[in-house]
Amino acid sequence: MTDLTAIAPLLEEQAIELPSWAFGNSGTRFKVFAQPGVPRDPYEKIADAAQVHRHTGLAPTVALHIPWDKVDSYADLRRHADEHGVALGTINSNTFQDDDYKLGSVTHSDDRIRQKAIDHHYECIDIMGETGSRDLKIWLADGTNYPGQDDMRGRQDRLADSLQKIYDRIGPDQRLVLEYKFFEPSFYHTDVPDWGTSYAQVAALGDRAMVCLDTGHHAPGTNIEFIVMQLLRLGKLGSFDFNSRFYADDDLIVGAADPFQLFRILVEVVRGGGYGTDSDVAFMLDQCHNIEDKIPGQIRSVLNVQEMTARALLIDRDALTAAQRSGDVLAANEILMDAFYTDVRPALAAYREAKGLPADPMAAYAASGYAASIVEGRVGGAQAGWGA
Ligand code: PSV
Ligand code: MN
Repeated sequence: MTDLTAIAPLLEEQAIELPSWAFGNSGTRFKVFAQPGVPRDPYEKIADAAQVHRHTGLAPTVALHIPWDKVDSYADLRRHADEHGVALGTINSNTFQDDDYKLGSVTHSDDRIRQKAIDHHYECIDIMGETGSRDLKIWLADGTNYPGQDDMRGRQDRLADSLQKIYDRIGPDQRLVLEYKFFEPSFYHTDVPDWGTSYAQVAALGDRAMVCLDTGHHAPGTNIEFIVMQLLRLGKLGSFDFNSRFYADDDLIVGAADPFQLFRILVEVVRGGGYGTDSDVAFMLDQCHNIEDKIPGQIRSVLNVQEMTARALLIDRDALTAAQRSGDVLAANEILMDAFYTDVRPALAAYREAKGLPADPMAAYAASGYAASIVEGRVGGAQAGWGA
């Protein structure tokens, strides 16, 4: 069995935030398959998220999406989370589901609509004060479908102005994190399509504005770990939205489509000082479980991140540096691959058990009876879903 003694203290530092929306029904534009027992409100989403933390010890916080997770009292929701052993995390704004935003939100040429989008972010910042959240995460659906549809330069200027107004509102201990996405729902151009645009925009704002890297938001073949390296080098990697893609923004379980890519990303995270309690980089999942059960889907995801983190931490850094410096291409590659091919699962099971956690969180959840209890208990009411 692999010896994890040297990296165990670092494994202790792992924390992965769960998205509240992963627990609601989701699907494609073709069909949403409803699942029995799915939460009907943010309280039930948090109860489900707490199950993931209970069985893994890896997921102490839950991100909210506004307005999907609007409640009468955020203080009460915070208390509820606390009672369930978790805390509220990142607040995600949503400017993509209101008719007014058809042609854009914070980039809109109509001042009324642009102000409405800014005001929505002010509301999110107020909520952050009540939930105790550090990060405001902004993803924009803004863009155009046709060449000539709008003036791209003007939109970029309005984006900068809107972000400045939002940034000026966040507290001294809070951050604005700007997520990029290369396409969808706009298909000709997206106003924040890539890390460079996000970086240019947040760099103009100040120290507390950072880039969010969603692993699903790149063209096929993109070397994402290079982007991770560069953003860490520039001190601007704020957070990850982890998921997997085969073709588009598939939002599949992280590490499912390409475990090696997840490993390579985590190698650069560790190399660049983006891992652990000394780092401010937030690890978050952004996933939708369309056909698989949601709670085990999230458990599988955080375990995948933990396994790849362990492998990345196991790399013999001194040997790697020596091989790189001496120009030994094959030796350097072999050192990396040795770590990747190390099966850390038995050792992680023992590590968990030593901490009083289940050796096999998937099995422990399945045996817990929680799934049956929510199917039985959550009868009536409207199930939460992507957009509801
Ligand atoms: C957009 O595709 C995105 O990745 C953003 O993070 C949104 O907030 C999230 O998905 C909604 O599911
Ligand atoms: Mn995302």
